[in-house]
Formats: sequence, structure tokens, C-alpha cells
Amino acid sequence: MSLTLAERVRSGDVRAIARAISLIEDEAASAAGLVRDIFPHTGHTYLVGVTGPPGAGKSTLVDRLTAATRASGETVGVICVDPTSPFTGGAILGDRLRMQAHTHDEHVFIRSMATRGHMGGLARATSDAALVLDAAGKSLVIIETVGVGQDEVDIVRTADVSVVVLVPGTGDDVQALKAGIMEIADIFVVNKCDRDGSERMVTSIESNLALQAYGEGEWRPPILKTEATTGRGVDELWATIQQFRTHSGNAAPGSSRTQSTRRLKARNEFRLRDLLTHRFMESVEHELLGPGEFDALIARIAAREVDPYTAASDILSRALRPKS
Ligand SMILES: Nc1nc2c(ncn2[C@@H]2O[C@H](COP(=O)(O)OP(=O)(O)OP(=O)(O)O)[C@@H](O)[C@H]2O)c(=O)[nH]1
Ligand SMILES: [Mg+2]
Repeated sequence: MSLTLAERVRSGDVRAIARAISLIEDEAASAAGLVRDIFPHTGHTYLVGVTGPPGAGKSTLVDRLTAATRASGETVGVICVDPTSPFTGGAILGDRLRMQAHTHDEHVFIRSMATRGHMGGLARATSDAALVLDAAGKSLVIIETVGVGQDEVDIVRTADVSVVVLVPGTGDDVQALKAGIMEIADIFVVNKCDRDGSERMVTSIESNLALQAYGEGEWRPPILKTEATTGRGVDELWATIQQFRTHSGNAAPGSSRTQSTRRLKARNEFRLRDLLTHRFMESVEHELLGPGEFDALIARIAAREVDPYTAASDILSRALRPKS
């Protein structure tokens, strides 16, 4: 009897994992069934989100971090999220090359994913891909994203630990990232500390943190310095991730325990809300409304023939009307 894709994923079959993630990426109809089949076997992976501005050295750092985690016996899945570029067509050759160190390690699975389809599609796809790696038995999954949009913030926010990578000499970055990313960082990394200005960057992050109030026993994001190209500081980063895990998982009663519970709730709430919104909009556009009707409605709003509130109410009442 031949095994199902879900069963092959669970056995850790590399080609099955790749195939499963492709189905998810393509939003194939069979992806929902796959997630349904593997879901009961997930929930064992620790999810590490790594984000930061373009070129900060995230991939180099993730590569080094992977080596460090392997040395302590973790099996690792890496997902690099590539904001689809019209110039490269989303190919992420650079990351592939930088991560070649692990190509012969059967306990490391590396995959890049690109934005496709609707808004929010990326966060949905990466969280499903992480489920696949979870079901395949990876003890650690690292997701690398460029911290630019809401999608990226969503991805990192729902990870078990969020690592924000910044580099010296780009004080503007703190400003640019502050909106979403600064608040969700559990650990700050100032990479490229071989360059001038890394202390200034640390100070700049510290003054940002000083504006926030941390309660008794609450985790205050540490700021680490790394040089990903040589691996300097990477063991400390791995140790800090483990400290955070211990802190949020089983430390003193009270705030700490609730922190990981809150993360988990946030992740599942995000999943459900996101999926429901996506499904609802799909059925509105493709089932409830006739061909072209959605666009026509948008044009009518532009022409001030109808206001957006009335348009939305009309759609909603049509969607909720019992079928006769
Ligand atoms: N000097 C120095 N260069 C570094 C360091 N870490 C990474 N780099 C270099 O910075 C460049 C970008 O590194 P990547 O790892 O691709 O950076 P990234 O953040 O993954 O880039 P994107 O995914 O394209 O946003 C490469 O040329 C790296 O060799 C470091 O610690 N010091
Ligand atoms: Mg990268």
C-alpha cells in the first residue's frame, strides 16, 4: 500500500516535505487536506522568527545559527521568505548559495518562499510550511523575513521567539522599523559589528527600550552583537534564544508562563482569523458576486455613486441571507 503525502511528510521524507510546501505555496486545493492530516501531529517545534532590513546579514546569521543549533542536537527547518521582486522573479539564489554549508546534512531542510496571490498569503503560507516541518519532526524552525510589511510582522509576531537583526550606521532603520518590528522583538542583534558604529546602534536601541516599562520578572529584550561572516557572537545568540525559551516556557509562576500561552493563542487566533477572512473574501468574489461585479462596485465607489459602508453592508447582508 502506498503512503499518503501526509504520512511521507511525517516520516521525514525530504521530497515529500518539498512537495507539501509547494502545494501550500501554490495554494493548491489539496493543501487544506494535507494540513488537516498533519495538524494533530504538530505542536512540537520551536519557531524562531528572524527579521530585519534588507542586507542586514540575516541569511548569513541564520546559516551560522543553524550550525550552532545542529551542534546541540536540534533538527532544523529553515524558511527564507523572499518578497517577490519584479527584478529577480523571486529567485533567491543568494540564500541558496549562502546556506550551502548544510546541503549534505539530512537534518537540515532549507526552503525559500515567495509572496503570491492575495494579501496575507505569505504569512498563511509560511505558517503552514512551518506546520509541515513540525510534522516532519524538525525540532526547530527558523523563518527569515525582510521586515518591511505587515505580512512580515505577522510572521514574526506569531513565532515563539522574534529576533530582530539591525546593522550599524543605519540609525534610520530603527526609525523605519519602529512601527511594527521594534515592539515585537524578543532579542535584538546588531550584526556586522566589525563595522564602525555598532556601539552607537546598541545605544540607539537601548534608548528605545528605555521608553518602555518592563514589569518584575518580565523579559527585557537583550541586545547582542554578532559578526555573522565569522560566526562571532552566534553561540551567545543561540544561548539567549534558549534562555528566552526557558523564561517564557516554565519560569516562575505568573507572567512567564502566560507569555508562551499568549504567543500560542496569538498564532492560532491569527490563523483562524486570517483563513476565515481569506475564505470569506474568496467566496464573496467568486461565488456571491457575479463576474466583474466586485470591480464594478469599486468603480461605483470611485464615482461616488455608493459609499463603501453601504456597499459592504449590502454584500454582507447578501452573504448572510439564508439560501432559499
Ligand atoms: N562585514 C560584514 N558583512 C556581513 C556580515 N554578515 C553578513 N555580511 C554580508 O552582508 C551581505 C548580505 O548578507 P545576507 O546574509 O544576504 O543578508 P540578508 O539580510 O539575508 O539579505 P536579504 O535577505 O537580501 O535581505 C553579504 O555580502 C554578507 O557577506 C558581518 O557580520 N559583517
Ligand atoms: Mg536573506
